[in-house]
Amino acid sequence: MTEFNLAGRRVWVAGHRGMAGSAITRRLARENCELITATRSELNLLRQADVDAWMADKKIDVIFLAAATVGGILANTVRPAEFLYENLVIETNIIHAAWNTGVKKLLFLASSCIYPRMAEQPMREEALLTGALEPTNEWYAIAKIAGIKLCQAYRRQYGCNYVSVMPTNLYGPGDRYDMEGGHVVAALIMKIHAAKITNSKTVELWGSGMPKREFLFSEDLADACVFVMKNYSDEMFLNVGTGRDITILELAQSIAKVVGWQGTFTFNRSKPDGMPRKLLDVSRLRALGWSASTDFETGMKCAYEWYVANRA
Ligand code: GFB
Repeated sequence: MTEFNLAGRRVWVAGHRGMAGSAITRRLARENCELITATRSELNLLRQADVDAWMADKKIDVIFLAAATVGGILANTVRPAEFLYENLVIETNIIHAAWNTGVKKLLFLASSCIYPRMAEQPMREEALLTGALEPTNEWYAIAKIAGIKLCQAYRRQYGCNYVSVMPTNLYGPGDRYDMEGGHVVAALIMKIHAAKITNSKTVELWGSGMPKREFLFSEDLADACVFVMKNYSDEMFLNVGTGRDITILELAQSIAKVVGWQGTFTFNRSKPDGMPRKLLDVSRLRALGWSASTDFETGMKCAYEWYVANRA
C-alpha cells in the first residue's frame, strides 16, 4: 500500500489538550505537516453548525479525532448522560463535517471498553458486539461503538477514508489528575505521592485489586495513530496495546516503586472492580509493522515526573 503522506497537509488534532491528543500533537511535530488546533472557547464541538463552519474555514485535510468526554470507572458510573450524549455528539459532528468539507482522511480514537464484559482474552477485533457490555462503562462504550460504526458507514456509503483505533488503558503526561473522576494510574500516582509526602503507611485501592488491565504509554499510542494514519485504510478498526496485562495491585506496587514509597495497600470493596480483564489482541497491528516500544517503568517515570512538575 502506498503511504498516506502527511507532509504539507493541514492536520487537525481534535482534543489536543487531552492526554492522547497532546501526545499526537507532539508526535506530529516530526511529520512536516501544518498542525491546526482549536481551544474550547474558539470552537464548541457540541454544535454541528459551528464545527462545519470552522472546518470549512480552516480547510482541514486530515483529522485525528481524539476529542471526548473521558473519565475513570466512577465518573463513567455517575455521569452516564454526559458520557453518552457528549461523546455521541462530538464524534457525529466531526465525522459529518469531515464528509461535508471533503476531509481526505480521518482517524477516530475509540476505546477497549467497547468489547463485551466476558469477551475471550486477549480480545480480538471480531469480538465487537458479540455479548453484553461491562455496566460500569456501557454509556461510554456505546458512544464509541457508534463512532466506529459512523466511520464504517461513511466509508461504505460515501467512500470516505475514515479509520478507527481501539486504544487500551492509557497513562502518561497530561493525564487527568482527579482523584474521584480520573483513571486508575493518575489516581494512584496522586494517592501514593501524597502518602510519601505525609509519611502515611497505607494507601487505599478501589475494589479487590484483582482486575487485570493493560497499560499503554500515551506517546506510544500517538506513534501508533500516526503509523495507522499513514499505512492503513481499511474498514476494520485496529486494537492498540502492549499485549501484556497486570493486576491493579501489581500496578500499585510498580507505581510505589517509581514514586519511592514503601507501605501497604488496603482494599475498598464498596467501589467497583469493573471488567475482570481487558487485554487486547494486538496481532493485527503487529502484522502491519507496529508495536509498542516504551517499557512500563520508563513510561511510568515520565508520567510521574510530569505530575510532580505540573500538578503535585
Ligand atoms: O482506570 P479505571 O478507573 O477504569 O479503573 P476501567 C481500573 C481499575 O482500577 C478498576 C481500580 O478495577 C478500579 O476499581 N482502581 C483501584 C481504581 N483504585 C482506583 C482508584 O483510586 N481510582 C480508579 N479510577 N480506579 C475505564 C472506563 O474502565 O477504561 C473508561 O471507565 C475507559 O470508559 C477506560 O474505557 C479505558 O479500566 O475499569
